[in-house]
Amino acid sequence: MEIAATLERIKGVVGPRGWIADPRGTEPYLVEARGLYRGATRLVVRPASTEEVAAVVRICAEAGLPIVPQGGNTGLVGGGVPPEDGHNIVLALGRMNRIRAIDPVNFTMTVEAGCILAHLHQAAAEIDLLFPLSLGAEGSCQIGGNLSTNAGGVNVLRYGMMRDLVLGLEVVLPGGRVLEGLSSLRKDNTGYDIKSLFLGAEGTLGVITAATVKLFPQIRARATALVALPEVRAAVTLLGELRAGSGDRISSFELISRPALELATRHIPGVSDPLTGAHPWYLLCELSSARAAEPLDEVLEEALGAALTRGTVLDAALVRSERERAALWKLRESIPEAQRHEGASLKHDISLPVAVLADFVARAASWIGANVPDGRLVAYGHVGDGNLHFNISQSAGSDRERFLSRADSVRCAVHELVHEFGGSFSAEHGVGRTKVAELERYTSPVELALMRAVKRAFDPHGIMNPGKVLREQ
Ligand code: FAD
Ligand code: 2HG
Ligand code: ZN
Repeated sequence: MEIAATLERIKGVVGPRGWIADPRGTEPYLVEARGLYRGATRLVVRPASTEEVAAVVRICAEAGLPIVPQGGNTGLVGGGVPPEDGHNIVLALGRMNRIRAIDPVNFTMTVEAGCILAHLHQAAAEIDLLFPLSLGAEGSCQIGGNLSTNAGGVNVLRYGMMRDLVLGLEVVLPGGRVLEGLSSLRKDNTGYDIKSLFLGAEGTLGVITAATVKLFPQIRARATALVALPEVRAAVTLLGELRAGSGDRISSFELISRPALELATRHIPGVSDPLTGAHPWYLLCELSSARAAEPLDEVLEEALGAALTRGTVLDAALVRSERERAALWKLRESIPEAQRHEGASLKHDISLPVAVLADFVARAASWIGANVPDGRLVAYGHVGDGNLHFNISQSAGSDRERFLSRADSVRCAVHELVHEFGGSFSAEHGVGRTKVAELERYTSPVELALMRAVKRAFDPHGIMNPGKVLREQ
């Protein structure tokens, strides 16, 4: 069937509010957070129900029309952006934003894929419970995108990644059938865990339309501090000491390098450094508990005091109010935005065994110093999970295009070193279109063959987000 006729059938399914074709309206769906990719499409489809998604996908399957699912479009590897050739439609889930059920007895919530993450936090808080996935883009990313990228964020140390927080999924498969898997069971050993395949699949195996996620007791006590450190190794030492000393109450353990802190204080209004003097590294560390009576401030103060005496900590500022706490988190969460203000950046979302982090940073930083004269290392990240955003910002006054022209070779060198140290080239952002070659390079032939077999089994005609994660064969 002609493409124009196929698009008309799709429009008929979703009705006038369910599609956008004019270039001004489609624009926000075609560019990604850092402006690295700019795609094209003839139609953005915005279905309002699972039935509509299934009908649209069926039409696309019949016509062989490729689909790019999209949530909040905050992904950092280009997975949700359509290719430049304009041959894919974008299927944006934002109108599917209902909370279908909340079960405080079972500690679960069933939500549609287009729900914004921050809205899930609010919905859980209204019944005095917690949905713990938390990340800087939470005001605009959607749970469908979080599931599809297996998002991480700042609470992984305590609660795990998105994969650890989901019990059931509803998914429209590439042929248009609906996998009705909204289980709320915590125990269910009945064969292969099919839902797990969609978590981190980045829209290449189907369209997630709803999920049942876990809830937790609300946090009632917190202690938060910004801690200055002489070196990365001190963070790893402190992590072990604090886990033991606090009865494992750490929920966030975020490393911030001095250049990253400086970018945030320079570019983001209202962000300031609560410590005096310049230190090479900082930690934003938070202990939390669901028990109001826990003396977490004392625990943190004592542990930091002992570390100060030993010299593993140089200085520390404990927060004394919710306002001070929010200010510290703003400092941390605004670093990616501050990097954008500074110009172009080369981003490496890597993870390593915590024990080798310090050695890796020393080797990689010295390589960057010698080989990227127009760039500055702006490292930060979820050090408690061994996950660093080992980013490089272009230096002031340098040429953007020249700096970016080296992106591939720098990425190769950094990822090669990560591999040597036993780490991963994608800790939490996924593969998308940015890291397809890396997946081929660093995944064993056996695992890659299994991934390709899974892709063929779910999507034999290759209509789901083609070219993302796996190269077309
Ligand atoms: P999108 O960007 O729209 O899509 C991401 C991928 O999922 C694409 O491949 C898309 O095709 C697919 N997809 C989206 N919805 C569906 C669906 N319903 N069904 C099937 N496939 C779908 N990530 C982290 O892990 N940790 C962080 O700390 C973190 N912090 C961030 C901070 C900032 C400021 C920004 C801009 C991004 C950050 N990210 C982080 C990256 C990003 O926010 C996450 O990857 C997020 O999970 C993406 O959600 P989204 O709704 O924006 O998805
Ligand atoms: C964060 O932890 C995000 O702030 C974004 O994962 C990291 O932009 C980045 O490199
Ligand atoms: Zn991150």
